[in-house]
Amino acid sequence: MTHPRSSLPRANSKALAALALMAAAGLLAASPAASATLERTGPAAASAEPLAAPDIPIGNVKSHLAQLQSIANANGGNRAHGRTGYRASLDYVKAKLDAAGFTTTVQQFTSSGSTGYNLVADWPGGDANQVLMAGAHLDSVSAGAGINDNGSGSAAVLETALAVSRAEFQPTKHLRFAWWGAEELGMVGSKYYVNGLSATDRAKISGYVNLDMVGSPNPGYFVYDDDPALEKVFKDWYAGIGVPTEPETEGDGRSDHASFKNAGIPVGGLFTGASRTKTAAQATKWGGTSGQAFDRCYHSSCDTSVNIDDTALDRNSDALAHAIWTLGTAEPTPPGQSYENTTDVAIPDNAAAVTSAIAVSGRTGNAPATLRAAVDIKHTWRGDLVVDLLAPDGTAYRLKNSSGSDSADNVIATYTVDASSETANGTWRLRVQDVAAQDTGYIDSWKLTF
Ligand code: DTR
Ligand code: CA
Ligand code: ZN
Ligand code: ZN
Repeated sequence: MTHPRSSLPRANSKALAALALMAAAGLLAASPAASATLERTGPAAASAEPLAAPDIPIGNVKSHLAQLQSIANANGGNRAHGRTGYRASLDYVKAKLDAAGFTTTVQQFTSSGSTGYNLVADWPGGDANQVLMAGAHLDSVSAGAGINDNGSGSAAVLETALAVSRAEFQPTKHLRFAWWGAEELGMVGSKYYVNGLSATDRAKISGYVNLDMVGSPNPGYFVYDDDPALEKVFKDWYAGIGVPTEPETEGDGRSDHASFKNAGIPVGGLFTGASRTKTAAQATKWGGTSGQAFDRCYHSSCDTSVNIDDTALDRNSDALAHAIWTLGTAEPTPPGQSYENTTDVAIPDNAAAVTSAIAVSGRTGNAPATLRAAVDIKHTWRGDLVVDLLAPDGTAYRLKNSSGSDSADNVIATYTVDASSETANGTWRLRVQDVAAQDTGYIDSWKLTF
C-alpha cells in the first residue's frame, strides 16, 4: 500500500527502463545535474539516485501472522521458547527464505533447560566486510500466540527479506536477517549470537535494526534514538509520509538490540508501544485512544491476530524496507582521522566527575554530524556511570546515562554524535562521573574519529 501524503519517490522498473532507452538514444538532457549514470548493475538499471525501496505488501505480512497464529493454535496456544510452537514458527520462516534464495543457518543454544534456536539468513553478495543486519525475536511468551509481540516484527522482517529476493536487490553491503529465540527470557538468543562472534566479525556489522512490537493496536510511532544515522533514516521516512515520531524511551536493554549495542555495534529500530498508556497529546498526533495502553494484550492470551493495527504494521514494514535499501547502498563512512588518549584516569566512587582530554589541531571547519567517540571504561556495575563528550567550547553531549539496573561491567562502545555545530580544532574531553556508591573503575582509553 502506498501511503497517503507519501512524498517518497518510488522508482518502478517501467520508468527506469524508459529512462535507459532515452539515455541510450541520447534523448536525456546533457546537463551534469540531469544526466544519470545508467550502468547495468543487475536486474534493475542503476541510476545516480539510490534505488527506492519497494512497497511491502501488508497483505503478505498479515498472511505470515495468520500462519503464526495457526502454528500457535496447533501447538498449545503459544510459540514460546522450549515449546513446539517456537520450532514450528522457525521452520515456517526458514522454508520461505530457503525458497527465496537465502543462505539460512539455524543456531542452537540451551536456556532454562530447553533447546533454543536462532535463524540467520544471509542474502548472497555485497561486501562481507560491511554487514547490515535486521532482526526480530520470534518467540512469544507462554501465555499466548504473541502476534504483536513479536509476530509483527518477525513478519515485517521476513517480508522485507522476501522483497529483497523478489527485487533481486544487489546492495553494496552484505544483508543478513535474523529471528531470535528466547528473547522473552532475557534476549538469550541474540546474546548467544553476538557472544559467538569474533571481534573481527563484530566489527564487520555496520548496524543492527531491531523490530519488536511494530503493530500495536493503539499504536505510537517510536524510533530508537541510539545510533544517529540509523535513527535519521527512520525519522526521515516518517517525515516523508507526514507522521510524527518520538524517541523510544521505554528503556534501553529491553529487546535484542541491546545485545548488539553492548558489543559496540550501532543499533536502531522501531516500536509501537507495549503496556504504557498513550497520552492525550499522543492521541492527538497519532489517533487512537488516550488513557489506554498501546497494547492492552501485551504478554497476554489476547495477543492474537486481531491484536494488530494494520496501518502501523504496514508503515513499519515499509520503513524497514526503506532503511534496508537506503543503508544497504549507502557509501561506507570514510575512515577519517583518529585521535586517542590511552592514559588511565581513576573514577572516584560516587563523587565528582573526572575528564580525559584530546587536543585536535590542523583540521579545518567544523566537526561532522557523525563524529565517532569510542570509549573503553573499565568499571564494575556500569550503571553507576554518566558519560559525556565535551566539545572545545564546553558544550556537553550525553553519551550514556546512569542506570540503576545495568549491573554489567565496563563501557566499551562507540557513540556517534552530531557535532556539526562545533569547531573541529581544540581540546575535546571525555567526562565520566560515578553517581552511585560502591563499584569503582577508570577510563582506560578513548578515541575520536572524523
Ligand atoms: N521487551 C519487549 C517489549 C518491549 C518493552 N519495551 C520495549 C522497548 C523497545 C523494544 C521492545 C520493548 C518484549 O516484551 O519482547
Ligand atoms: Ca506497505
Ligand atoms: Zn515480550
Ligand atoms: Zn518482544
